[in-house]
Amino acid sequence: MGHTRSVRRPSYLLHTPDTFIPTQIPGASKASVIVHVSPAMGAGFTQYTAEFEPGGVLGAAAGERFVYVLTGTVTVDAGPHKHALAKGGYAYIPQGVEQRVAAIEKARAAVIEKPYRLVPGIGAPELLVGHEADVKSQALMGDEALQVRSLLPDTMAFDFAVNTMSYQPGAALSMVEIHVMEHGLLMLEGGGIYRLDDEWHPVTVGDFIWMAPYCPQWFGALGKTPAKYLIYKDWNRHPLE
Ligand code: UGY
Ligand code: MN
Repeated sequence: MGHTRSVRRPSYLLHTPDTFIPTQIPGASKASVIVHVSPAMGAGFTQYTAEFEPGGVLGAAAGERFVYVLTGTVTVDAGPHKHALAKGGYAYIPQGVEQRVAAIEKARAAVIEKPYRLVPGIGAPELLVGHEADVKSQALMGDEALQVRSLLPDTMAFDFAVNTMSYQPGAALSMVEIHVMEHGLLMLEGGGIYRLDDEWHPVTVGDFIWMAPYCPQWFGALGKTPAKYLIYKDWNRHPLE
């Protein structure tokens, strides 16, 4: 009683499922959200888990929106087509696009929203729908035990990236990273040890981590099955903008 692995620090947040409180946001119906991080914590974006009841729908986005399906099927109605996304399916919906993100049956999705940072002379991205399984994976810094899938194209039109990172048991980042980009991270499979700032935390499937800009970070996978996470980072923009 009175214990949790969740930790709130100025430079990071470890948000574990035992501390999740579902809440409502305007426009959503038969859908609740667990807001993992937002500007209230100091982040430049918001990330939440949407939990849809059958027939549930999200309201309007507060900017550009990225949806990654965790369980069930989520439909994205934006532009000329309606897309049905199963587990691992995802959609990038540009800011200002009229949309309906809904579920016929019970479903859960990771949702990221932020105000889009337009660069003069570079057009904003268009609606993009895909499935993680169709994205070619790449070894990180030549380490075959650590595979990265970049779900969004690496073009200057996009002001953020969302990747999945899969670690074989025992695989680890080759260095402690310190960078200007912030992260929103959701553990999808397995677990391990996350170094955040100068503390080390055991993490497991279902955990969320926010890392502020420059938060020292490192991960090593533990256990007998691979560890995998979904990770957001802002990028491709001038730091003084
Ligand atoms: O892309 C990244 O910055 C990634 N390697 N960071 C991380 O896994 N904590
Ligand atoms: Mn990083």
